[in-house]
Amino acid sequence: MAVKTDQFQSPDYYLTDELLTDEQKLIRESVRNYVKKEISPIIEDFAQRAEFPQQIVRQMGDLGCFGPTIPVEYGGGGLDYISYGLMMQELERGDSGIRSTASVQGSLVMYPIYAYGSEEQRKKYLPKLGSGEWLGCFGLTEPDHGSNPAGMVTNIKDAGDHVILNGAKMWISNAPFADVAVVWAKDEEGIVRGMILERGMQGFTTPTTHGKWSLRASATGELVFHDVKVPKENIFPNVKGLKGPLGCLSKARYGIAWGALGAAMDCYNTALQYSKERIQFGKPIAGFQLQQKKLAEMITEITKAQLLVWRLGVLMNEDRATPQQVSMAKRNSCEIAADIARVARQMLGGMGITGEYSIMRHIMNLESVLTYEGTHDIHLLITGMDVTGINAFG
Ligand code: TGC
Ligand code: FAD
Repeated sequence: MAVKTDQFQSPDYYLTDELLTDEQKLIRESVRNYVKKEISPIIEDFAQRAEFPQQIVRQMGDLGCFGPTIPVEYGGGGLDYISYGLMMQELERGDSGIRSTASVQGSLVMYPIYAYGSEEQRKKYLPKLGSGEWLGCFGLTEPDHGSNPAGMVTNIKDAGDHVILNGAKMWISNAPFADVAVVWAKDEEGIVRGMILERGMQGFTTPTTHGKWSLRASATGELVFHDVKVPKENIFPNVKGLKGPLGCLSKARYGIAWGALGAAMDCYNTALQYSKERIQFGKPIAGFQLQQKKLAEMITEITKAQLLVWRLGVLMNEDRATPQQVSMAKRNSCEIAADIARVARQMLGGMGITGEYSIMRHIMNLESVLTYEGTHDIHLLITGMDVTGINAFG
C-alpha cells in the first residue's frame, strides 16, 4: 500500500484559533507533527494486523503526552486543560487507539496515583509513567459489571501487612503490555479501594482479548487475580468509595471529548478533499448539492463541538467544570464523530471501505469510543438526572 503524505490541517470555521494561546498552538503543532511523522505512516498496517505499536509509548512520553496536567516534579507536563485537550485531539486524529493509550496512562493511571496516592507511591511510579518507561492500565470494568461498577465483585481481604486480591477485570486497555495496573476492588466492608499492582506479582495475569474489529492498534486484555498478595503500601491512602475511579474517569472523558473531535476532523478533511478531486458525471462530486449538504452539516457540527470543548476546557482550568458537563461533551463529540465518519465514508464510495483512507478505521474505532468511559446511554442518563433531579439508572 502506498504511503500518502499526511496533509492534515484542522478546520477552523469560527476562527477558534484566536481563543488559543501561542503556547497551546505550539503544543498542538508538535503533537500534530508527531502524528504525521510517526503515526500516519504506520497506523493502518498495525490496525490491519491487530498489533499494538509498542514504540509509541516512549515516543509519547518524550513528547509529554502522558499526564500533561500533572505537575512537572511528578513526571507530568504542568500544562493547562486546553493544551491537554488539543493533544488528545491530535492523537485521536491519527487513531483512537493511540489516544486511548495516552488517556489511560495519563488520566487513569498517573492521575489517581497523583491525586490519591502517598508521596512514596507518587515518587516511585509517576516519573517512570510520565516518561513512558513504564506503561500502565486501569481495571474497573468486570465481566458482569460494566455500566454499573458499584456492583463489582473483585475483592480484597486483610492479611496483616498485605491484602489478598481475588477477581477479574475485563476490557482493559493496555493490559497485555502494562508494567503496572491501577485496580479497584471492594474491601471486607464493601468499600471500593484503589491499589497499584505490578507485573510479576504472583497470581496476577493479563490475557489478551482477541478478535476485536475496533481499536485494533490498541492492546486490550483482562486482569485476572488469584490470591494476589498486594502490600498495603500499594493501596491508595487518600480515597475510598466509587468516587475514586469515577474521579479519574472525569479527566479521561474530558480528553475523549477533544479526541473524538479530532477523528471527526480527519474524516471531514478527507471527504472534503476527495469530493473536490473525484469526478463523476463530468464534474467534481463536491459540486453536487447532496454532497455539499453532507459537508456543510459536518463542518457545522465540528464547529459547535470545538466551541463546546474549548469552553469546557476553560471551566476545567478554573476548576468549575462539573462531571455532568464533561458527560455532555464526551457524548456530543462521540455522536458527531460517529455520524460524520459514516457520512464521510459514503462520500468516498467504494474507496471509503479500504485502508487507503483512514475513515473506515475511524468508524470502527469510534464504536469503542461510544462505549468505553461510560456508554452513550449512560452519559445521556447523567444529563437527564442532572436536569430533572430524578435518577433513571436503577
Ligand atoms: P453515584 O452514587 O452517582 O456516585 C458515587 C460517588 O462518586 C461520585 N461521582 C463522581 N465523582 C467524580 N467524577 C464523576 N464523574 C463522578 N460520578 C459520580 C458521586 O458524587 C459519589 O460520591 P460520594 O462522595 O457521594 O460517594 O454512583 P452510581 O453507582 O449511582 O453510578 C453512577 C454511574 C452509572 C453514572 C457511574 O457508575 C458510571 O459512570 N458508570 C459508567 C462506568 C464507566 O464509565 N466505566 C468506564 C470504565 S474505564 C474505561 O472505560 C476506560 S477506556 C480507556 C481508553 O481506552 O480510553
Ligand atoms: P453494559 O453495561 O452491559 O451495557 C450494555 C448496554 O446496556 C449498553 O448499550 C448500555 O448503554 C445499556 N445500559 C446499561 N445500563 C443501562 C441503564 N441503566 N439504562 C439504559 N441502558 C443501559 N474498562 C476499564 O475498566 N478499563 C479500560 O481500560 C477499558 N478499556 C476498554 C477498551 C475497549 C476497547 C472497550 C470496548 C471497553 C473498555 N472498557 C474498559 C470497558 C468499558 O468501560 C465498558 O465496556 C463500558 O463501561 C460498558 O460496559 P459493558 O460493556 O459491560 O456494557
